Amino acid sequence: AWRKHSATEFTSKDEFERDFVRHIETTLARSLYNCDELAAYSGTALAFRDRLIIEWNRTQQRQTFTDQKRVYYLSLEFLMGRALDNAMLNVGMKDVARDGLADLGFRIEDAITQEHDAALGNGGLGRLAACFLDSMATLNYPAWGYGLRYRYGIFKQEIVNGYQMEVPDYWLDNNPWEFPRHDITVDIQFYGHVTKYQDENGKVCHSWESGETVQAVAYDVPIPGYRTKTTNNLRLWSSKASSGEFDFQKFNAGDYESAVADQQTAETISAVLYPNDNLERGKELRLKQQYFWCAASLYDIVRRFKKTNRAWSEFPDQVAIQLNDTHPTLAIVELQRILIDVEGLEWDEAWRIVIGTFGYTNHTVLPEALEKWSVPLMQNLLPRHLQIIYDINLFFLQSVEKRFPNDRDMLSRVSIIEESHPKMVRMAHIAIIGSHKVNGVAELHSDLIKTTIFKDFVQIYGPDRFTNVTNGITPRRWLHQANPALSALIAEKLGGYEFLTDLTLLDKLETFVDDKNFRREWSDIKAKNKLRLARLIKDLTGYSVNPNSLFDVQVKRIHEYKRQQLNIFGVIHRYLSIKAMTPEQRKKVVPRVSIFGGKAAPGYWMAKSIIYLINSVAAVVNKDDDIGDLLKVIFIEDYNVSKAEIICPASDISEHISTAGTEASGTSNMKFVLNGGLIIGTCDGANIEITREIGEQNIFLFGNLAEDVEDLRHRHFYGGFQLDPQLKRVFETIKAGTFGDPSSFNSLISSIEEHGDYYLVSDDFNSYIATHEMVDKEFQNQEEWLAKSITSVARMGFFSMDRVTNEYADSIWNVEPLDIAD
Ligand code: 26Q
Repeated sequence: AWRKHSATEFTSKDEFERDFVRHIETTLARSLYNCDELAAYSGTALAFRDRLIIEWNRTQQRQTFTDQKRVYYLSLEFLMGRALDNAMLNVGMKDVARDGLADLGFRIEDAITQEHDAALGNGGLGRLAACFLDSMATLNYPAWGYGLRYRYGIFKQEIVNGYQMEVPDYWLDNNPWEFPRHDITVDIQFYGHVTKYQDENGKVCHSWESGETVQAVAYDVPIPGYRTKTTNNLRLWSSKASSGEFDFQKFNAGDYESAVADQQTAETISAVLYPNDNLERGKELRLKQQYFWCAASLYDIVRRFKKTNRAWSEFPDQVAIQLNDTHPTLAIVELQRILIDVEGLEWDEAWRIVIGTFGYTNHTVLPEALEKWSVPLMQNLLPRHLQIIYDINLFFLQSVEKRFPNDRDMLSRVSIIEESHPKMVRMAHIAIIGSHKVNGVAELHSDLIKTTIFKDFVQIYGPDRFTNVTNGITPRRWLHQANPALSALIAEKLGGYEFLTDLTLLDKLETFVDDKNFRREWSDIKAKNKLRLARLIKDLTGYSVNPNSLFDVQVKRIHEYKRQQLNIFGVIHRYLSIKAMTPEQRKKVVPRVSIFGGKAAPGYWMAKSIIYLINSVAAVVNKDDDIGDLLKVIFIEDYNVSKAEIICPASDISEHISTAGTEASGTSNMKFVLNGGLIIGTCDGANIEITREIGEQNIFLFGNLAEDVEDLRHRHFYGGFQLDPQLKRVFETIKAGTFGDPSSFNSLISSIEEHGDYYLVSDDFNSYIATHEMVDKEFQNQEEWLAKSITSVARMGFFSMDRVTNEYADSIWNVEPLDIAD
């Protein structure tokens, strides 16, 4: 009923089939008789794309016409995954497409899985940006995403002899979801020098004579909301030599090689996504990417604002720009530059506009992840911006000096410039000083930034500039799309799918917890999802796993702070325990499959050796006839969004076991619980709020608390260090060569035994093992387990991305959704 006469609707499967065939025969120039699954995907995608384009154009017209404040979400990462299934579900015509495809001899699932993931992100931060887009469109916010159109997204991971290998992810061929806008281009300047001059009124002005120009070309991606006409825009910039194909003067002068080289230099900017997650490893190219994207986006935003002929002072009433971490911080400096150098505003007026416009989201407290750029590098690449940064800093430090006279330490701590060799620009400081709101992504995390890394800024600005918005996930992709059977069961009980746009409605499920039939259906769905994952595991690894085992999953980027090493050491402990059992004892063991997945940054050796250890343990355990089904170890290669959609619905228990105080939020914890999995976790990030919502009897928490971490690290350092005896036994087994050449694992073990165990693996080992024993025990009581599973899902409403989007809109952006009349 929601879109009776909407342009997106296929009135019948015949109409879908007609469009499908037309695209096969004309757009793709193929015959229906020689149409494979890839063509079936393309035909379906093009048929749906036609419909999206119409609503997309109308949405843009509507937003221009109503002329309300818009949100711009700036993120270097958008981890979108596949688009077709999402588009069909949002438009509400998946069943029509399924029937139509069946008529033509195709299974819709086969078509859907042909699509290459859009993997323009590393992990949580990039996926959060994608969930934002889905939610902003669904709630009818006038919102744009701005990002980079990487030619290569996050690398594909292959496991070769147990080691991670990186393979380039070329994903752009035949991508029907992007529209090149060759008419929307911006020339972006780099290098060069700044000259001062006086204008006719004697005012001192700056002009930046740049040394290199690169062209930014817009590529637009439609973002359909769920069951709404709103189809928002994600604009991705691609880099290109500014003189077109290449420099014809050089070419005509016979300098062909250098003409081509210039072109390649320009195209390099948007060539590849940096594969570091929570680690700052910036090279000049990364800074170039950041400025290229910020400058192009701001030019676009300012151009759109200027069309409305408003006074500059109204800019913050029309524009909200959200910075996804510090990666887009140069946008602050660029807007100030445009306002003072190009538009001729006075500094103070310009700076008020800047602060009114920007909000900054922090995603980490890890010191190694805080972005810094060397002053000489910045001086060379962006000379005018560095001057402006110094001026921002000067005015800021003067104001701090007034409020905290004679506190030199305070000044040096909060200065944008770190007085090191070379000097460094602290990007988070610019982001805080240039924004009206700074937010963390879970309560603990937001408290931690206020009391540790940004403590001084709370003193300076007061507590109001800092706030918390706990992360969420879109239930459209992470429940309805990933787990259609569970979504349908819930809809049947609740009398419709309204919960997908108001997730708090899930609470009505609690009334069915004791319903025998309902429990049976709930558990059958989990069993089917486990079977689906077992098939994927068989395909990818060749290992057969027993789907009746307890599926224990840890999938996320590999990082020492996330502690996959704790997990695999726990698996080794379990292996040794089973080996030591009598046949009688073994009968009581709960069979378990330990499933891992995740990528390591290519230069992160410790993370890579964790992957190697997991695979080495798998190779021994999985072929040990003594063990059989009691324990299997699986590493799923190339973990990505589309694999997550299969993995999340299939877990019995998932692991979110970071050292307390290190994981800002985590979002996969929410995905697993929303799909009826229980979790084992530390008191970290959003785990704490998940516990508050679902009840502590429904989660397995263990380990030291964030408040005790500093003390423990201090004790490791001074009071000596006592290795947990059970962990010691695990280390001895590794050192004995049980899992191959032990020298491969030296650094992993010595970081704990000898180098202070920074992530407290040993301190938490005992309670980790004990908690897993509780998991086994409780899993044997399936009825209780099911009650926990259902109750938890019923209480997950808080973690909808829609709640998150509305909180940002109210407390940071001050924007209203658009009224969509029929
Ligand atoms: C920085 C400089 C140079 C190169 C790369 C980077 C870089 C890239 C990606 C730094 C950090 C990231 C990604 C961080 C990230 O994913 N953080 C996660 O964000 C999630 C969403 O808020 C949280 O749930 C996670 O807790 C947090 O780790």
